[in-house]
Amino acid sequence: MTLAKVVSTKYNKTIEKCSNEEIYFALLEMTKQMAEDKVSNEGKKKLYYISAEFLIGKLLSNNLINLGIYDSVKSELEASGKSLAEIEEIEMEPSLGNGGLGRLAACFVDSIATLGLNGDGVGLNYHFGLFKQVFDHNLQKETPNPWITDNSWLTKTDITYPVQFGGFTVQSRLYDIDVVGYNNRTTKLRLFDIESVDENIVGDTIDFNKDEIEKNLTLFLYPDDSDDKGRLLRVYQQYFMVSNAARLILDEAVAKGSNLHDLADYATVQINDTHPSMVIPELIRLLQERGILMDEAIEIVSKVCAYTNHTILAEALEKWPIHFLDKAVPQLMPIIRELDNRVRGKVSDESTYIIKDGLVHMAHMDIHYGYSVNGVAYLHTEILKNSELNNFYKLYPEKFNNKTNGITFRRWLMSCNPELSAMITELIGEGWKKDANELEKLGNYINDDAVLDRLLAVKAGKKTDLKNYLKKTQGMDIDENSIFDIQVKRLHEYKRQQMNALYVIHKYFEIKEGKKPATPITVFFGAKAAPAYIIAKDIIHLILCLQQIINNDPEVSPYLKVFMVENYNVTLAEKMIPACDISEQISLASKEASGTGNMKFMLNGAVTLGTMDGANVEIAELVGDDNIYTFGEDSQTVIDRYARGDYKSKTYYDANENLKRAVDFIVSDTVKAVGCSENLERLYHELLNKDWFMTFPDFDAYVETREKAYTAYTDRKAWAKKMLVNISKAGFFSSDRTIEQYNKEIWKL
Ligand code: 26Q
Repeated sequence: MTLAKVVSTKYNKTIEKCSNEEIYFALLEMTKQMAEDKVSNEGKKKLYYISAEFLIGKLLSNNLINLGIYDSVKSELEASGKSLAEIEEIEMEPSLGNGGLGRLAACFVDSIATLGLNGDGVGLNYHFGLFKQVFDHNLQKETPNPWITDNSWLTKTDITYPVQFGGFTVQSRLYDIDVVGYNNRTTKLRLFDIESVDENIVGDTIDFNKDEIEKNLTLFLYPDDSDDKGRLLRVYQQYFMVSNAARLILDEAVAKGSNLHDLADYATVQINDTHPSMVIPELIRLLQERGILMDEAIEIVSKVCAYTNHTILAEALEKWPIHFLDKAVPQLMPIIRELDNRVRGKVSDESTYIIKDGLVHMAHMDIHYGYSVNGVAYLHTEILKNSELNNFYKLYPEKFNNKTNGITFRRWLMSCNPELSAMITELIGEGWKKDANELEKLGNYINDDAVLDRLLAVKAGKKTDLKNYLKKTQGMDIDENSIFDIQVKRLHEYKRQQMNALYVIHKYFEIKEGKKPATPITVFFGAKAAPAYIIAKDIIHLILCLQQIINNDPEVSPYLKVFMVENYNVTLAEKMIPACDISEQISLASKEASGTGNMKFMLNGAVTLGTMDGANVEIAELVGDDNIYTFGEDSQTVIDRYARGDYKSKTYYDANENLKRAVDFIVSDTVKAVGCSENLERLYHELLNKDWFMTFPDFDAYVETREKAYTAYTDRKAWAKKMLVNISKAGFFSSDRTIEQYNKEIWKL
């Protein structure tokens, strides 16, 4: 099938005569058809990867690559004077996730399809993705983020189920998105929706009536915080998701010949964080409905469900008030009570009970009644075993295992950086596209000057691309010859964007004093803050104020500029990551479960500046000390300090001139002239009196290490070697490797 043919049948004209929009819809139709024609993965046992989020991003380019027609379509378009890049701009991004967890799920379905495993992703078809971020007077505002157009990647199916809530029932409808594996087969993303959703209750803001569940059930993806009403609505969403998933699982198993007693031979469920945890009592309920007794139903489900933990932040571990569940899903509470009673009957450690102080601890239910518990990076799993979930580890050591996260190289190298991909293929052949470990062969070129020069040229090209894109879309004036130092990820205090901002202030003062950097520096931020996360929004406010002050200061701006991109999302990530020189991964050690941005940057030849946290630890191990810049206190020191509870940020502030100067600047007249006193004062006091994520103790080491990296950058040849080592060692972080491990050690498909 050529595009010209599709276009001529669809519009009765040539590609030249078509608008970009017409071409986009023709490509959509063509790739959807090609995906449908592929064989879908099958087998007796099937994986259901249930997740409240699948942050898939735009699909066109990725699907073209995985179908093996990216190059031919691109040339066909070019021959007709059209640009694939411009056509990609037409596609709306499905932002069906908050951040890492949702993006991980998207990488996983890509790898499941590519490896030919029998597994689907199951989730919700939110009509609006995560809110769109707009900046107004240096403050974040949130607006609705629709993505579904008349023609989209969704295919309506005839599968529907009645889902009962306390007091009313809704009728679901399943939509599928075909997930195309790389040169292989397809699998499906199965997104449930209801037909009564009313998009008209959404106006210009993301505030809407949260009471009418029938109208708003799948309207929004919730940001990772909320008021009580938002939290209750999340319970409805979660139950809707898992009740549909559970029925789909049972129906498909029965259709393949299961008698349900042998369900574990037909199905395995991966619970992505605790958001789908109600699948456990729901499966038990449905098995009972189909005539299986409680004892056996529990036994069956315990052989089917496995749980992944993505966080050690206590506030993010879901605990639902009993009265929420009594109201929304009264049919589940008796089962959850029974599960809890059984734990109480056999376990003496009260800290592991499911129901405590009127709260249902979802993770506890997963661990007692799942057959596997995994963390998402080596360090994270160790912390789960030895501290956070130690009481559970003592009960079930055999359930605990690690699966270090990974990313799909199709999207995060081949699609977003075709120039680097082409160079790699020229050097080591095509093999790396199927077996990422082959990237190691790049190590043979470590002393090849021509290769190193070319690597620098590819990077320079991507920096120019980003400069042009941000000029066109966000009006930014960027110096492409500066160092691109990038921190893009959700805004959270533990990720410590505020520490990066303090560095920026410190550098501003140094330049004012005449200490000019050898190479100009551009510091990029990109981050959405949860709408109700006040301090996170204050940090964004500070950064936007710094951007205004510094970029307009003729003394400073030739050497230092700051840009906070608006509405950071997958699409922007795909443009920023290939252009990055220094990747900021500076979370407080022990707090970032893994991180996956760190892997994307490394794969694209950025050098990491980071703490020994999450997967940074494994990156450091792989690339060696010369090819990463690590700093800061280690996780044990941090954990011990929390345990002692004796951290006083003021002590560090009083003892450190540079730090004091930077912190004081937040509430200076200069910043207040462009910002809001209230926000700035609040942030200042938060840091001075609390600094819960301990930026002050790491500040000096951070400054010193960052300077070291900037100095090293000036030796271009030596820097290019670091880049090459990073790329060559990135193979381990392919999500194909991760998924192979899940399959071998957990799912056993
Ligand atoms: C919880 C309750 C109510 C509303 C929302 C939520 C909620 C939503 C999203 C809680 C957490 C999330 C997302 C968590 C997340 O993205 N975690 C990240 O997962 C990545 C993949 O494993 C890791 O790499 C990151 O380290 C981890 O922060």
